[in-house]
Amino acid sequence: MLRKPFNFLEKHFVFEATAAIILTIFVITARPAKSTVLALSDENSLAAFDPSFSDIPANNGILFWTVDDVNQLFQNWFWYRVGSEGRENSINTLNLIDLDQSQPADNQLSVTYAGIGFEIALNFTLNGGAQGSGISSLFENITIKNTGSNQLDFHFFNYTDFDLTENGEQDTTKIGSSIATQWDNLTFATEVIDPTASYYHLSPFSNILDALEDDVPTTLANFSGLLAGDNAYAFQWDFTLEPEQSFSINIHKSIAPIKSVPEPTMTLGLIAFSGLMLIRDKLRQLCR
Ligand SMILES: [Ca+2]
Ligand SMILES: [Ca+2]
Ligand SMILES: [Ca+2]
Ligand SMILES: [Ca+2]
Repeated sequence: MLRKPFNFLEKHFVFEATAAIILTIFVITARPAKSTVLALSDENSLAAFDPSFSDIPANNGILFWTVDDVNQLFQNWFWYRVGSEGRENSINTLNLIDLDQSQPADNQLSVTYAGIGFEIALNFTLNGGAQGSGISSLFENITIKNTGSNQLDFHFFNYTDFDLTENGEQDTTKIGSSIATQWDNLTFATEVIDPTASYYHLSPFSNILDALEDDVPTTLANFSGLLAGDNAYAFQWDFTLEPEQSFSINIHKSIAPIKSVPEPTMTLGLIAFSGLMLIRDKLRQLCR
C-alpha cells in the first residue's frame, strides 16, 4: 500500500503563482529527479502538470488543481496496456515527442507520447471561473493513433484522485460508465466522459494506483459506490485499433462550491456557531 506523500510541490507552486511570477517552466529541485513542471492557469484556477516520468506513482501527470487557492485534486493521469497480458504503464513512460504551450501561464497545453506502433496525444484546457466563484473546469481530449502496421488491442485508463477542499478523508464518491461525482461539505466535483467506458472502478486510495502499477493485467471491477473517505477512481476503455486508425476520448472535469444557505428559521446564534466551525476548520487546515 502506497503512502500518500505530502504535496510540497503544491505549496511551492501556489506561493510562486500568487506572487504573480508564473513561469512557463519550474525546476523543482526538491523532487527525486530534476523535473519540469508546467502551469495551466485561468482566472481563479491553477493546475500543475509534469510531462516527465517519476518512479513515485503519485507524482505523475496532473499534480494539483487549485480553485480560488484551495486545492481540489491530488492526481489525475493516464495508464495503458497493449494486449491481454503484462502490466499497465503510465503513458509518460513513453517517449515525449511533442510539447506545446503557446504562452507562459496559458490555459492550454498539448503533449504527445510515442510507443511502439502508436502515439497518444493529450490536450488540456483549464477554464477557471471568476475570482471567488469556486467554479472551474478542466477539459481533457485524448487521441490514441495506431502508427504501425499491426492491429493493436488497446486498454486505456484515466485515473483520478480528487481530495476536495484540500482533504479527501470526508469525501463521498460514486461512479458509473460515463460519469463520476464526488463531494464534501463545501465542494462538488463531476467528471463526464465520452465515449462510455468499458469498465470503471472506485476504491480507497491507493488500491487502483497499486493495480495500475503492479505486474499483472488489470480489468477494473465496476464498483460504483457510494464510498466515503479518501477514494480514487478510474475509467477503462478497451478497443481495437487497425493501422492508421484513431480512438478519441473527451473528459470534462468540473468543480463547484456547495452553497450553504441558512434556513430562514435559523437563529443568529446558530449562524454564528456555523461561522466559528468554518473558521476552526480553516485554522486546522492552515495548521496541518
Ligand atoms: Ca475562464
Ligand atoms: Ca474534502
Ligand atoms: Ca495491473
Ligand atoms: Ca481522494
